[in-house]
Amino acid sequence: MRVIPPTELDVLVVGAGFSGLYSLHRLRTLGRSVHLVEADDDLGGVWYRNRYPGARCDIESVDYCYSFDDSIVQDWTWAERYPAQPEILRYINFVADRLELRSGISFDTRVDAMHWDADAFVWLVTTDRGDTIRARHVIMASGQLSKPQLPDIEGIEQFAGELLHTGDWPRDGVQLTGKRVGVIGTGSSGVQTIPQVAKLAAHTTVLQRTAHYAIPARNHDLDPAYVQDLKSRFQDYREIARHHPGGTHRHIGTESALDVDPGALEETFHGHWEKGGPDILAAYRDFRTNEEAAEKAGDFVKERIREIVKDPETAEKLCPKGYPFGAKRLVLEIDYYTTFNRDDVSLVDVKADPIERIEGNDVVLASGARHELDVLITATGFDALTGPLFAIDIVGVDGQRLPDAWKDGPRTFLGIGTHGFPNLYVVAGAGSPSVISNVLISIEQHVEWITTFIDHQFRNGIVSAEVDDDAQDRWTQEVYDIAAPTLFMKGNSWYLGANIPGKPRVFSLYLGGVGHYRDICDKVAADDYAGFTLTRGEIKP
Ligand code: NA7
Repeated sequence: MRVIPPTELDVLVVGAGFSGLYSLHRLRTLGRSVHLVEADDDLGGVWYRNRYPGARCDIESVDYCYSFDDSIVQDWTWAERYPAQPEILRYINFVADRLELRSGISFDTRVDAMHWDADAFVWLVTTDRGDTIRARHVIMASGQLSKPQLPDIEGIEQFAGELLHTGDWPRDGVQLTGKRVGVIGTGSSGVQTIPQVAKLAAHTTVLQRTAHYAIPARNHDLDPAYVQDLKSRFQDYREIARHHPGGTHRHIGTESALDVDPGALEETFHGHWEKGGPDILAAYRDFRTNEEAAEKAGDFVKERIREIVKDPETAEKLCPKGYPFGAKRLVLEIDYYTTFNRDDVSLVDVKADPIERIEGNDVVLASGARHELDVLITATGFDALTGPLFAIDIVGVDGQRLPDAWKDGPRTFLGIGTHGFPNLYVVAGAGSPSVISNVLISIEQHVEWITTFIDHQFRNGIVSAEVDDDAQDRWTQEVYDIAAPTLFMKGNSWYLGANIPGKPRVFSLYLGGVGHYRDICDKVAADDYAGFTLTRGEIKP
């Protein structure tokens, strides 16, 4: 039975993924009245919904986990280097059970609207279940990649077969065996699912618009001795990551790829290729900023593709073109390129011959070519970062709506708050390192900072905290300035909002480094939360 949310709260948390669950736990331990609402019928956020075959994290399991409770660290044992979705979901449930979090969560409850009441200093929150909640503070833990985006293709909603999105996979699974399956989208989700789909389907048609760079994950079962050793020194291990630019343990090269002789370069690339994982991105200091340097790695990957894929024409189509290596998120693959050596898999270049419409069971291309399908999987990504927030009618000071305040792109201070929207905090969203880092490190840092701030306010008679306009201007500019010289600007990816028609093209994640960002946040707190206007007052009933 649904837990009915209280009508009055110190803090409402939206979303039961990693961010929301830790927020709930932290605020409980701080003694605040707190409740969490979740639109889905169970825990896990994106890891509840991304159940497509092959769904897997591209950060190593021993890093993609909480560190705040050492008993959880000791009592949970990861099985694989890169955890698959079921293992992550089991972990999230393990943590929620251990901390008895379910009693504080209303499932099947979607927040429709949040309006700031400037007289009472509360958010008036309404849900699709008819709940009305007055919350002094709201923490948005609604995810970065939680609003799936269907491609804008004529007739897609009327597809006569089964239409699926990887980010909203049916809870009970899907029967793919013996079916003619099409996949649109070859980013991380597409690359993960295509090899698994191909094992089941009678025929798999991959409709590729842009080839992404993918390098081997080299996933494997973890050696128990390795896991045990890591557990014995986990907090020290984690502390290094907390101060690392990416929130990882990745070695960051100091040389330019342009200064290294070809033999040494080749050896380094081969080393990364054999080891697997995304560390190649930091092999040289200029991979993020110099196209000629990045192209050295790009050329290496293309050579490997041509080696693996037997049909030269297919291999050429799979070689990324038109953007530098690293400009889009680097994809980790398991059996992806070899899948195209199967007779029952075909690759269609829909950049050369675009999808014109869907008609009945057919995907119809501009040339008139038709691909008849029983199942159409869209692995077409998400309305990232802002999408989940804009889905809620968030109205701040003087009736201002969040999409209007952010019409030219997200404007935040530290990514945490926005001018005109007091007492509203976003965990690991735009303006912070978020998903450009090991997001679990970033989530823990944000949750700890935000909940400490909220607690500070209650202890000091502060009824509202609003970001100052000028602090927001400076921070937003800094975020954009750091991103401007990077190759991310050339990626045409969801990082830039390029996948959503009409979305402002801005790179809104903070690239200044996780450790540096943490120091900035800590300094803001030490300076009595400089950059926020804190209002003291009597709390009206
Ligand atoms: P991504 O990385 O946004 O990839 C989406 C893919 O879908 C990409 O290949 C797109 O091609 C393709 N796409 C989108 N719309 C269309 C249409 N209309 N026609 C053909 N192809 C299309 O999403 P993912 O789910 O793979 O990954 C998102 C993040 O989740 C990932 O970075 C990890 O952090 C986890 P395009 O490149 O736009 O030409």
